[in-house]
Amino acid sequence: MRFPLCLFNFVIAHILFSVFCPSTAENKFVTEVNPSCQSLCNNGTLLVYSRLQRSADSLHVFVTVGEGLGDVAISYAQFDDPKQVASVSWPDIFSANSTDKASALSFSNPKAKLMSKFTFAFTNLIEYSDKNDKVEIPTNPVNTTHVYPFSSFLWRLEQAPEILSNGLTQFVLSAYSMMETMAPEVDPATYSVDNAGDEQLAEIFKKNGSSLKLKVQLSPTVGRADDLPQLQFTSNNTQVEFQLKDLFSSVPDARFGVETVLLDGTPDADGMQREQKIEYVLNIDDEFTPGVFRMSNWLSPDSCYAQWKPVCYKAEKRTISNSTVVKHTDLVQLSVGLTEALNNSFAYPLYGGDLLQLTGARAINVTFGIPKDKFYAATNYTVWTVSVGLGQPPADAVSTLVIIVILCGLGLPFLLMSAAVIYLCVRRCRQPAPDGAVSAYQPINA
Ligand SMILES: *[C@@H]1O[C@H](CO)[C@@H](O)[C@H](O)[C@H]1NC(C)=O
Ligand SMILES: *[C@@H]1O[C@H](CO)[C@@H](O)[C@H](O)[C@H]1NC(C)=O
Ligand SMILES: *[C@@H]1O[C@H](CO)[C@@H](O)[C@H](O)[C@H]1NC(C)=O
Ligand SMILES: *[C@@H]1O[C@H](CO)[C@@H](O)[C@H](O)[C@H]1NC(C)=O
Ligand SMILES: *[C@@H]1O[C@H](CO)[C@@H](O)[C@H](O)[C@H]1NC(C)=O
Ligand SMILES: *[C@@H]1O[C@H](CO)[C@@H](O)[C@H](O)[C@H]1NC(C)=O
Ligand SMILES: *[C@@H]1O[C@H](CO)[C@@H](O)[C@H](O)[C@H]1NC(C)=O
Ligand SMILES: *[C@@H]1O[C@H](CO)[C@@H](O)[C@H](O)[C@H]1NC(C)=O
Ligand SMILES: CC(=O)N[C@H]1CO[C@H](CO)[C@@H](O)[C@@H]1O
Repeated sequence: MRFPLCLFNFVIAHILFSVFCPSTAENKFVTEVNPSCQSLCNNGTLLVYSRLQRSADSLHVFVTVGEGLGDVAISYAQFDDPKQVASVSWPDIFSANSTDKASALSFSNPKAKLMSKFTFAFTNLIEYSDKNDKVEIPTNPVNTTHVYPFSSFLWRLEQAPEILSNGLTQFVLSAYSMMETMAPEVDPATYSVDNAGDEQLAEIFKKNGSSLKLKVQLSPTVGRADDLPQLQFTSNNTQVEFQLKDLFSSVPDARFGVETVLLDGTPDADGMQREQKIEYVLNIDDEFTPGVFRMSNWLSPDSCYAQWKPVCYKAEKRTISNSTVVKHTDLVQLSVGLTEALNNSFAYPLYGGDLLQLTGARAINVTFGIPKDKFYAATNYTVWTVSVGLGQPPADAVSTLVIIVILCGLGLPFLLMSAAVIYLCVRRCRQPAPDGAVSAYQPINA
């Protein structure tokens, strides 16, 4: 009766497995939008709070933007208490009193140990005229460079958080076009900065169908995104696809750039701020991102990171031929303007109102494209994926397939050569010494 016994074993194993290795299905991010905000939050305020309960800790991820929350920020807090839950005091978020605002975020168990926290922010969208076709953002301020704080746009949740079949939690934030809020009598053809009143910053949304979107994805398990550049997920990171579609510019040689900031709140063992750096990791294997052999890791060592491949896509169909280069400027310290902007963001309550302690914080500008690619208007589309997370960034391993290919490439010729050498040796040894020639080795018993 082998079969029933086997079945019995299977059932026992299954029970044991489900007792000792609880199904990952329960281990998903729990996500809420503007938790208990009700009437205070109008359409312009977005706080998406995702919480992951793990066996020994809990992760709290806040994606925030809009009125009271400032620029787009992705903030992490990790506690040693799996049951920890955050709560937001909305009157304090909207308060003009900075003391109140600083205390707007609290947690259910105040005694739990905060293991780490950080904020990654998208602070400014930069539109610039690239007259010399060098891609870089001109350093000396020129009147053809426009800097749009992300907080100046109107935001909505284009796609509410949902858990996809592969366990990913996904939602989409979208900065919306003035068209939707403009009075119907305004003719889009004559729409201009001058008649847009206070909302003039939205001129880039003048074209019908224009959008600036951030698709946010979190995964409770280790995995890989389906879409190029197929960055790796761990439960400790969040992926953001930053998409610029059909944005308007008054100049034909316009490009767009984005300014980002990494705030790390976890001092190292000496209580010092960590020194941030950007490292490049080369890999001979481009299996997941065809044509791209480099990874850029912006590190606050051991504490947190932002990771991306230096590639973005110029069309919705992401192929090698539609890809282009992503470049960034050197890390710089935060300007007064940036500190002020972050004071108005969710980082302020996350750090209890003390951003000045974050002397290690750095910012970069990111640009898209290469010279002679006919600027942003060549396709009027750019999508760039960046992943931010706690601890060490995931590293791409060289896949088994590539190892086999390399082994065949190097090993086969080596084997053939060795075989040839052995064959020649064997043949020579077996050959009788030619007549008259005295062998160097005389038989001992000759
Ligand atoms: C801000 O609020 C705190 C208490 O929440 C109060 O002590 C302080 O006086 C207020 N500051 C201002 C400028 O109103
Ligand atoms: C920018 O400045 C230059 C010279 O300072 C001027 O000629 C040009 O008209 C200005 N452009 C705009 C769009 O204001
Ligand atoms: C914008 O485009 C959509 C279809 O793409 C169309 O239905 C709508 O009328 C257009 N709106 C304006 C203001 O042109
Ligand atoms: C995520 O972070 C936790 C706690 O810091 C760590 O134990 C775990 O190994 C990390 N997971 C990955 C995939 O990096
Ligand atoms: C995107 O790539 C596809 C296939 O490689 C190509 O047919 C298409 O024209 C490309 N689109 C753009 C806008 O370059
Ligand atoms: C940011 O907030 C801190 C604390 O409230 C304050 O000391 C600092 O001056 C602010 N910085 C700017 C640039 O507004
Ligand atoms: C990014 O570029 C803008 C426009 O030139 C500039 O104002 C800003 O300081 C730059 N930011 C960084 C981090 O270099
Ligand atoms: C992109 O938009 C500009 C106007 O803003 C237009 O002139 C250009 O033809 C567009 N490019 C494509 C590929 O549609
Ligand atoms: C979340 C939220 O408040 N959404 C509202 C935004 O505004 C539209 C129209 O004014 C409402 O229909 C939504 O419910």
